[in-house]
Amino acid sequence: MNPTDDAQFVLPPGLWEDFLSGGRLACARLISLIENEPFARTEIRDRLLPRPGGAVRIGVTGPPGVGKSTLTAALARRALDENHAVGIIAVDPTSPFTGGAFLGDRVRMHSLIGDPRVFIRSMAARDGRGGLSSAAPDAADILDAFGMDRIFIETLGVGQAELDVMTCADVLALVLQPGTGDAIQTLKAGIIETADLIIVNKTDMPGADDLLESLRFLFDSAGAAGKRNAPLLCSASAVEGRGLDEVWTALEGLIVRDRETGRLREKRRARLEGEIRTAISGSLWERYVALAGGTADIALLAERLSREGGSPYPFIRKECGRIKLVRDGRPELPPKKKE
Ligand SMILES: Nc1nc2c(ncn2[C@@H]2O[C@H](COP(=O)(O)OP(=O)(O)OP(=O)(O)O)[C@@H](O)[C@H]2O)c(=O)[nH]1
Ligand SMILES: [Mg+2]
Repeated sequence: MNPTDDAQFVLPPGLWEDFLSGGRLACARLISLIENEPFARTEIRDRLLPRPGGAVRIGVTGPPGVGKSTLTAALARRALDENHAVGIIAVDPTSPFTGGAFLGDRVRMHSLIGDPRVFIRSMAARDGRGGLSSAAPDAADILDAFGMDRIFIETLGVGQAELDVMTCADVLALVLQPGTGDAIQTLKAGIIETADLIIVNKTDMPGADDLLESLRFLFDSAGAAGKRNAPLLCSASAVEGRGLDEVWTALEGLIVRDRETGRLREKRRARLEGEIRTAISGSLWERYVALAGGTADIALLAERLSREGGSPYPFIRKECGRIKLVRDGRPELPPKKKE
């Protein structure tokens, strides 16, 4: 099922009106629909997108256990103090935000959970790669339309997740902690190219200064090698509440800078372009499969090529050549010629 298919999804009566009048249950329900009903997505996004979204999406990524949730909670509290309405999307089934496996500061988190200016949503990382649930960017749009203007998106910083959160976030913060040995490893994975801000958390633990020094050295070398501007570097202890002002100021500074330079708009434009491309290629692929009668030929070809070697491109060219668009915009596949 492709979201661009013509099948209509009808929202339950009254749900949209409840959402528009600030109903939290309606908001939660819309997010669940986006997660669980493939056809709900286009219907909800059609309704959402005419509303100008003013929210800034702050991606918070990093290795397991570095304090992403604790830091996010602390920054959310800080955002509330500055009169922002805050959305939090935690993409991780074991996140403390679920209230189940509660690892963070209970008191702080509970006070956040009860606050009507905060909307917290946990989502399972369904792609199985530890990346971002594909519903997370849509959930951010829903929270944006719901009136949240700072939306934190927490995800594990492994592999695909960084790329996912990068395309979904306006500002990306990478959290590291001293003493685990994987901090510099993480940077090697290319995040230095993508993070706007690196936060060394747990400065109350030994090794923080060494890590900060290694990072400065790394950024200086990258700068000398003519790579992209180095990310900003901050340090904090989320549990002790130290360094949070510095982190908050850095984040807000990045938002102002990116608004002024047009970078924020460019990121959003790129995000939309990616979405349009993905939707069109998904839709064409599904129609191709339907018209070609399944993917059996592709599976057979792959099987043969993996055994005997060879290029798949003659087949690809032939199949692409068979697809033509007819007047109503639907692709048509002429019958296969006898070989
Ligand atoms: N010493 C110290 N511990 C911290 C700090 N921040 C978080 N922690 C602790 O680190 C542990 C993990 O914190 P989380 O906030 O759950 O970390 P996370 O990165 O969200 O973890 P995952 O989502 O499971 O990857 C908890 O026991 C926190 O209390 C800090 O600044 N200093
Ligand atoms: Mg977490």
